[in-house]
Amino acid sequence: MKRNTTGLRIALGGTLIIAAFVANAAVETQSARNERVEFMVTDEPGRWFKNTKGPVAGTYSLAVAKPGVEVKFTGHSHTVHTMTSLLHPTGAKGMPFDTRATKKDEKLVLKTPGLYVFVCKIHPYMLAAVIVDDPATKGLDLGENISLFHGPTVPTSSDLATRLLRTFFVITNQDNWQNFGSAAPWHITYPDVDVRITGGAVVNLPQVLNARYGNNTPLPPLFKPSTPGVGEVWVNTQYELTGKKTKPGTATAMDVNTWKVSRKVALPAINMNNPHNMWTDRDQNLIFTSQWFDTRLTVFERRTGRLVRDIEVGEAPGHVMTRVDTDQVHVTINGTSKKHSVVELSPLAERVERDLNIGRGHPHAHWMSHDGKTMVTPNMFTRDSSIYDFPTDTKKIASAGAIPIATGMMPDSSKYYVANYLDSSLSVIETATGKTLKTINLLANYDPLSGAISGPVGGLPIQTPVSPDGKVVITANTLTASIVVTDTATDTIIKMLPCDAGCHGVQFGAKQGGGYYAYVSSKFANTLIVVDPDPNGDGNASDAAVVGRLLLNATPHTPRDDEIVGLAGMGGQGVLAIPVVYNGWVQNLPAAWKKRLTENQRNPFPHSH
Ligand SMILES: [Cu+2]
Repeated sequence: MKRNTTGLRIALGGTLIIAAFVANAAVETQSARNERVEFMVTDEPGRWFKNTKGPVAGTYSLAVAKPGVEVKFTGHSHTVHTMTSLLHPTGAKGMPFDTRATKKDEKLVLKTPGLYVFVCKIHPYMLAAVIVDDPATKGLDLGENISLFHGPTVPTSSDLATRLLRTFFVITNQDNWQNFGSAAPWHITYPDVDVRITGGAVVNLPQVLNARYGNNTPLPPLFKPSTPGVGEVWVNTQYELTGKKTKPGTATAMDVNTWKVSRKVALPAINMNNPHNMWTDRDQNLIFTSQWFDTRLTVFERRTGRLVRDIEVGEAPGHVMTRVDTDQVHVTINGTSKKHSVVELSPLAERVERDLNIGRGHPHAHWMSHDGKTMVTPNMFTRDSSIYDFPTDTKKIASAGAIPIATGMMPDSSKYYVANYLDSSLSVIETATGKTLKTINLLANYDPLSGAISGPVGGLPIQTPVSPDGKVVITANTLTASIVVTDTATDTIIKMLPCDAGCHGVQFGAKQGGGYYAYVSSKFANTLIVVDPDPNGDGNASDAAVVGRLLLNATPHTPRDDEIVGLAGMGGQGVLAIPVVYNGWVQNLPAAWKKRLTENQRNPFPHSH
């Protein structure tokens, strides 16, 4: 256990302080003249809610104002968003605030002093913070206690409160991201201000955050796995900026035989906007990618990066997967409130065939069963999950937790896992009945007041696939920058591994000679982490380990369709390993791919047929 918690501390650690005195002046100027705060809603990495008055200590998403301030959100994004109270001062008037998914402007008035953090429920890393400060008191008022959306109330002095505050500053300032392309330690800049917290205590914000979480931490070393993988892995480096586009995002391919970045696909011809998640066709020739801040599914050739087509599917398309029996393509329409919220496309995504009624809106990362008969979705706004049965075109609704965001399914479809982002839990659901078998609390070993960690911990979980052999679930956790390994036999957490800032995407690929690698991406770091869930191949994942950490930046020789001009390798979200080796898909691979797999990899879960 001790080793595990060290891993987490390393991942969470960090230093800083650059623009501190500048920040102080900026904060005071803002609060002096500010009766109104305007956040532009944008598609710009880290600056999704962009204060029109400019940055404070590098963050574009913070404002300081007096009680009675009007806060306006003005729509400039290519898709819909919500403005929802993630945190508010406990008991504050008119809180919690929430809106529908919209491209239009929204506004509200904040009366009670304290810290307000707003989030988009569709893209839950879009953050804006307003500190409403009573000028009569010393220090900027964070309030006595804060309440989380659908969550607990904690003192502003608590570890949970300051950890969330720290996460806000990491996310909303691009310079606070982990740049593994540089030898410099990881600096986190905070505004150098005094804040008033629980019990009226006035403390210096950077001093508290640095004392609790460190700063100026050396980044862990990059290294290659000693055993190659099979094929290649694609990562949506969703924030990477290129020269011929106004919108961010590339798809990055890595050859897992050499562990070198082998291609960057930016698609300037269509101004590809925030490519989020990918899948491929049966022959592994095409890459389908969703544009999460837009309305399109894009198809390009895997080997050349050449654009094949760009199809309108709906607002904020989330994830894409194929059905193994038909090779049809399914895309969740994350932005829609309509019950017909999954689009079914013909094989190769040539055209939209129908909209499936899953009984709920706002699904995000769905999963398809090994036999093509079942699809499960996490429905972000309704704390539940739909189980869609293709043979009958009917659905069941299973309950889940707050902001369910991703799913992973057993290779025989017997049960599936839902990552509940805001609850920091996994719901284990029986697929046939929709019954909750267990709820795994990822924060059970964490004390939100003191911050003490007594075992594996995962906060704000995202992707959570089950390994192709059905042995483990690997969950990426964005708040704690940790990877949690769950044993599917007992549905208990058996291990925690360190991840990087904004830990997000996970997919399994084949390891050469047998076994699997889990490839893990991080939004606010330019790395791909390689996890071996069972290095000694004894069927027991207690020795699961990080066996590689690789840079996602292009080299001067990397084939590409546009020049990288900023945020190199950043924004890791969707991951796709080629060939797809999950049960059901692996059996359909072309012979040339099958030849490169072991007998067990070609038949990963023998009891399922
Ligand atoms: Cu959004």
